[in-house]
Amino acid sequence: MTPRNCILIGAPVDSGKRRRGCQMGPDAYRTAGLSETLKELGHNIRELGNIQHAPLREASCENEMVYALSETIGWTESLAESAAKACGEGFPIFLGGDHSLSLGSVAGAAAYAASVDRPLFVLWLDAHTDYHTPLTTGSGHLHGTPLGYVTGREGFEAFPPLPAVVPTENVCLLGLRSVDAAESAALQTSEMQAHDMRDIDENGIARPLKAFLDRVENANGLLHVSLDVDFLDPSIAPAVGTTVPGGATYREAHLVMELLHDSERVTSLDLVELNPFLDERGRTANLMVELTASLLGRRVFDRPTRSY
Ligand code: Z70
Ligand code: MN
Ligand code: MN
Ligand code: MN
Repeated sequence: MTPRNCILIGAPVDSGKRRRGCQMGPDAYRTAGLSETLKELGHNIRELGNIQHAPLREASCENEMVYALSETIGWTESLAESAAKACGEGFPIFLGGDHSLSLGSVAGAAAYAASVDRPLFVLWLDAHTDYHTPLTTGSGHLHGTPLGYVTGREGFEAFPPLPAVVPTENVCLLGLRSVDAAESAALQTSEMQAHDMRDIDENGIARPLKAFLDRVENANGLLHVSLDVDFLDPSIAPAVGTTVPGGATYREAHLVMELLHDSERVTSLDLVELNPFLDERGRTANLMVELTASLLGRRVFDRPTRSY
């Protein structure tokens, strides 16, 4: 296995929704031994500690419901900068933090991809589509908006201008089971490949993923993976603010990670929405670390590579 230069970036973002606790995420991953686990697999690890949001400035939005706008804008600025830089130096892993961190991490990955003239693809592993804009969100929670931002939807005027838009046809969502009406309507007119749990139950999780990975391969693309804890079933991953029943099983989740590893295409990763305050003896943090290990090459035994 080719060793990767992993860059661990703590991003204690907690502004994307009202319930607090994701700010403890980076320390929970450290406590669960993320760095040691990846080292044992043979990777090089650089720890950047926790980053901070950029200095806050006044910002406003016509939707009065929007929560913590200035703070999320500050995070978007600092994360986009860190992501663009780290993508040029190795394999960034963002230790979240809630999912609003991905406004910045994906924007930065897109900026880097544009700078090397390659297309960026995004795999969104989540119960939710996170395709709102500040104008369509009913909850006002900006963790529900990162895919809206990075695909260039309107309504993000208060945010840093996007350095490069991610085309909707380059986005694949897996694990959906909670989609708001406004998101569903917007999804219909986009080219995103959205796979809900019914689709996964009928067809399996490997089929849509392999089809997407083939497209990334054919385009010689970079691939950003955004793993929301609520992609997983709450029975195996309770440490999340909004538990949605019917999520990915332990086996499905590991299979996704193993296929991603075998593709050799993943160039950046977000671990988001872990709320350690809600965990049971660290089991969710431990599972997220195990899944990251699978994505970075841990396997049961070495099998001959086989094509399907
Ligand atoms: C809903 C909203 C959300 C979690 C994403 C949910 C958003 N669509 N919640 N991830 N945990 O509030 O906009
Ligand atoms: Mn999410
Ligand atoms: Mn979610
Ligand atoms: Mn929410």
